[in-house]
Amino acid sequence: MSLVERVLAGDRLALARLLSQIENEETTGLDDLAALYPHTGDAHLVGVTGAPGTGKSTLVNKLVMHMRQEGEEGGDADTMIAVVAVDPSSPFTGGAILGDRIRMRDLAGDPCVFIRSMASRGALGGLARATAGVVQALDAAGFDVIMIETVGAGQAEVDIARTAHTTVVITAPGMGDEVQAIKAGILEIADILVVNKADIPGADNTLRALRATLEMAKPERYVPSLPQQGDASIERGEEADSWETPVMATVATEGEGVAELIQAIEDHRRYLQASGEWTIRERGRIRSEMEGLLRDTLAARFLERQPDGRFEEALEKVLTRSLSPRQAILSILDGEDR
Ligand SMILES: Nc1nc2c(ncn2[C@@H]2O[C@H](COP(=O)(O)OP(=O)(O)OP(=O)(O)O)[C@@H](O)[C@H]2O)c(=O)[nH]1
Ligand SMILES: [Mg+2]
Repeated sequence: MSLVERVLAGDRLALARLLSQIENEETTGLDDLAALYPHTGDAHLVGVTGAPGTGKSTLVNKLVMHMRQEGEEGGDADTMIAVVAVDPSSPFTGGAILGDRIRMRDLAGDPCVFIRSMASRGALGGLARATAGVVQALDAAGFDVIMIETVGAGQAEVDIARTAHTTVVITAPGMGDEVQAIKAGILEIADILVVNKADIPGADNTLRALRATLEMAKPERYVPSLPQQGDASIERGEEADSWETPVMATVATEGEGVAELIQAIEDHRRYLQASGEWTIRERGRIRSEMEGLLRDTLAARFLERQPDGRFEEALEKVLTRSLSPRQAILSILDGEDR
């Protein structure tokens, strides 16, 4: 059996090997990913993001355990859940991920749960690309829910969050997070806002501050997204016209609020599907993935064809201020010596 066939048949060892190849951007892995692509599109991609230490991993662990238990208690017992923990800040598999491994330990041994940690070894763009590939492979492998945990609130996290259908933003009391979150524009990407560590004094204030901020931001937030060309056939359900971002309190360590959060994630999936927003987001996601690939591929191919040192020469001229960066790039592209 080929690696692709084994992945489709549910072979976890094959899946792990494929994910490594995708992370390393090996040609065989990327070719296999292309062969798997027709099998993607069914998973619910849930992004979980927030500042370091807010309790994302603890919460994801509890969410997964709860979803699996729900399955045993009469729901879909075969619900398959994957977790991708992305840590752009650590260049090696460092402390954070080691900690995650320990926190995720409860989930080990469940054949319906798969956990993958990723750390950046190079450019953040590379990490976003690798994450998208890993998520696609998990989707093809039949996971129903894929949770993507990213640390922080910078552009890299926002980009990775764009890979998801549903974005859950986690804050915690007393970290000045409310303010930071607003500054980073993270509220705009939140479909669900969670104040974790609700057992800590001051949690009420954080909840209130976030609710007030959301309320103020409302007029801008709820401009309904216009269907793009080709989406005209989408019927919009009457009730499903807008999504009110809920602000929820959890105590991840105790599992408090976890059932409600799962319900909210499920409600959001239903909303996306009933409103046609699912298709619109899917189009947006794939468009930005393709645009990124086009940019990266064009640049790589162009530089490959350049005579050696040409880029470096131009760089020197910019350093000495005899060319502006823009002039330098134009001169390389036009192949002229200026
Ligand atoms: N008091 C309290 N502590 C919590 C709660 N949830 C998590 N913690 C603790 O907060 C610390 C950080 O939790 P993590 O789950 O590692 O947080 P994280 O956001 O994944 O951290 P990074 O991945 O490093 O960004 C741990 O010591 C947890 O035990 C909570 O609800 N209440
Ligand atoms: Mg974590």
